[in-house]
Amino acid sequence: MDKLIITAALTGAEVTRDQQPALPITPEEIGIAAAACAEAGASIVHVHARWPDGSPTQDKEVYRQIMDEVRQRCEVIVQISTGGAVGMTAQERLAPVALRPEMATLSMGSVNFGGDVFYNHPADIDAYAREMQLQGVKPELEIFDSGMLATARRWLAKGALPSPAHVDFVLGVPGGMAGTPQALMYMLSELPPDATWTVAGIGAAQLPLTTMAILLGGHVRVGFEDNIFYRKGELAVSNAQLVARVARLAGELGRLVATPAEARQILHMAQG
Ligand code: KMH
Ligand code: ZN
Repeated sequence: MDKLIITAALTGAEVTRDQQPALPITPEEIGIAAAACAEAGASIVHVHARWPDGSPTQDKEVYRQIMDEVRQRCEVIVQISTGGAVGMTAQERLAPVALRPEMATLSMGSVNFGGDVFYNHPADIDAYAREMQLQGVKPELEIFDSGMLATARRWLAKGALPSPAHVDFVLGVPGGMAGTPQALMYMLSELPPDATWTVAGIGAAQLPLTTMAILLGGHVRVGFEDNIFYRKGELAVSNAQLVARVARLAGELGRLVATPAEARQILHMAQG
């Protein structure tokens, strides 16, 4: 098995400081949280930008500051969000890709998202894929439901996405695929054979799906974007605490944790 890539989804677009007091919001806070997660075993940070009042933004300058703050502290791969927040326009969400981050997310379809709709028109998926290819950005395909994996396969087959793909199964969003072992096993049965995969279990689904991914040769995403608790009724104290638990579990289960350089190799991103 490849070494385990741990992604820390530090902030997201929806969680508030009221819900999770340790949520990193400013670029400096995100840089500090990224370094702590890197120290704990993360090789990728998935980042969302916020204005100082905590509201979500896809402003390029804020993303530029986040990338600087992370890079001056550690070597992790910075993966920016093109999902942004529900209600943002497709153009707005795509803006920070122009900064040429190493990675960016690319959602493969529309899905109900709690009480909202996370809208991803096929023409927008095309435009995002083209722009990422143009800017040399590695896409992580965000799969919230099974139809999105079928879409990813179609896009790969027509050459609109680079192969081998890297996909993230985001399981347990209210409106998307359930965060259950059965859902993950079904997704894996439909995965292109050369693809790499990671799983982001939402809320209580995080720990069981993380454990499955460690055992099945996948990779793992944890962090406040997806889950703010350490266990039922107990808030996590930091993103790094959640990363450290995955690294500890991996150690117990005999899976080594990848460095950022090793993650670049595993994801076919390394130069030369
Ligand atoms: N905030 C969600 C609506 C991504 O980062 O690419 C979308 C999201 C996905 O978080
Ligand atoms: Zn996100």
